[in-house]
Amino acid sequence: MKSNGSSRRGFLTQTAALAGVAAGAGLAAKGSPAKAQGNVHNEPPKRGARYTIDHMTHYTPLHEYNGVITPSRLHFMQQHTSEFPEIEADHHTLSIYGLVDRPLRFTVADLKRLPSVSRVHFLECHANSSLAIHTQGNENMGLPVQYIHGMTSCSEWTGVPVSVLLREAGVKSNGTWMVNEGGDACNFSHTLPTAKAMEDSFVAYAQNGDPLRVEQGFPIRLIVPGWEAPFSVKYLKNMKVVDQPYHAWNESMNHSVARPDLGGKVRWYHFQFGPKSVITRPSAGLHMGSKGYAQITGIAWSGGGKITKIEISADGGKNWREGKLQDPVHTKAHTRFTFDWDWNGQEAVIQSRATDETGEIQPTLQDLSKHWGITMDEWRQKDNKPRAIHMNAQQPWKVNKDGSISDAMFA
Ligand SMILES: Nc1nc2c(c(=O)[nH]1)N[C@H]1C(S)=C(S)[C@@H](COP(=O)(O)O)O[C@H]1N2
Ligand SMILES: [Mo]
Repeated sequence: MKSNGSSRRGFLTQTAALAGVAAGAGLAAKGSPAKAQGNVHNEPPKRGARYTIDHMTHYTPLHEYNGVITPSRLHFMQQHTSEFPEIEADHHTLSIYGLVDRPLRFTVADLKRLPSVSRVHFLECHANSSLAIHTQGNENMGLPVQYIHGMTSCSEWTGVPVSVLLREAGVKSNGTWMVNEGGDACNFSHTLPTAKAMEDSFVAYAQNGDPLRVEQGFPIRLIVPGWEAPFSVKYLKNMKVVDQPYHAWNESMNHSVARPDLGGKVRWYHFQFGPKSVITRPSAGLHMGSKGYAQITGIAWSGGGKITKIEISADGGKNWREGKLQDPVHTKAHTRFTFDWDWNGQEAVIQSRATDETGEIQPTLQDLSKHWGITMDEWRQKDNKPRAIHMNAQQPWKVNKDGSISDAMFA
């Protein structure tokens, strides 16, 4: 708002820039210059998919929608079974037991009668943004934004605060942790501190006004705002109040960052996401078209609360200017940012850096690596790679002279 309002007026009075825009020379999908970013053919955007031995993933095409709410059909999905459970809402129940005064069981209809909240929050897989790093040094580099960062989405969720349910059940004084379990074939389970459950977690039954989609946990799921998405157990069936954290499969197998044999530190449990942002347009795989005015846009989010500032660099992180945050800014939610850019037709490296209300600033990969005790060469090696998860590094995109755009994380 402050820093680039006046320069924008400058861009828009440049006849050349306007002519470029009028000619439809905006961001085009690679190989099809006629397909400007406005999606002139009105083709529905699609998610990418990837299936491995132990999970299925669908990636949100972050570059193909606007605003902050991910259209429900484009929400990312990660599921640790080979098919989705078919749950009849009429027969599904949620049980609360363990260290409570009154064990309780709720039908979905019971839950819908209770006091509800509707809140806009992001979900993000703890493995998001790691694929490009994991494939660095291998053949399949050059991924577009969707495959690098598309394991995050943002929705308006509606449901019952866990505090309402736990107050009904009466948590005993030693009931400091919970184990939450889903009703899918793997009984996906995750530990949660009772304090976080009481603070702002809720049992959701609606997503963007509609009932939850099956992929998102129909008929009910837990939403744990700002924390890694595995805490947000889908098809929620059991909440057991306990007196210590548990090591469910996903928590113990999947949750270490560095490898001790590489001399790095190991981060085992991590909960809240730090500030993060990514430029979604222009981004890898898209094409600039001709030089001139080209708005930079993207999303910023943090588990620490609201995003308070976005900065953009067009020279690989040397100089920064403030971008605009789109109102309203929700807490622990995707926040849309824009920045007026006049591309001079030369090579440029564009990246964004977010600051959240705790004052934390999004790090570079170099900052994170130093913190974790990993060298850039170790990321680059082909075998014996460190595990990169819980990544919130700045994402540099390289705009080439010919208008093509590529990933510059390791450039
Ligand atoms: N029951 C159940 N809950 C689950 C999972 C699962 O496989 N089963 N996957 C977890 C993981 S690893 C992630 S990243 C998120 C993904 O949520 P989404 O599929 O709604 O995007 O759900 C979490 N909750
Ligand atoms: Mo995940």
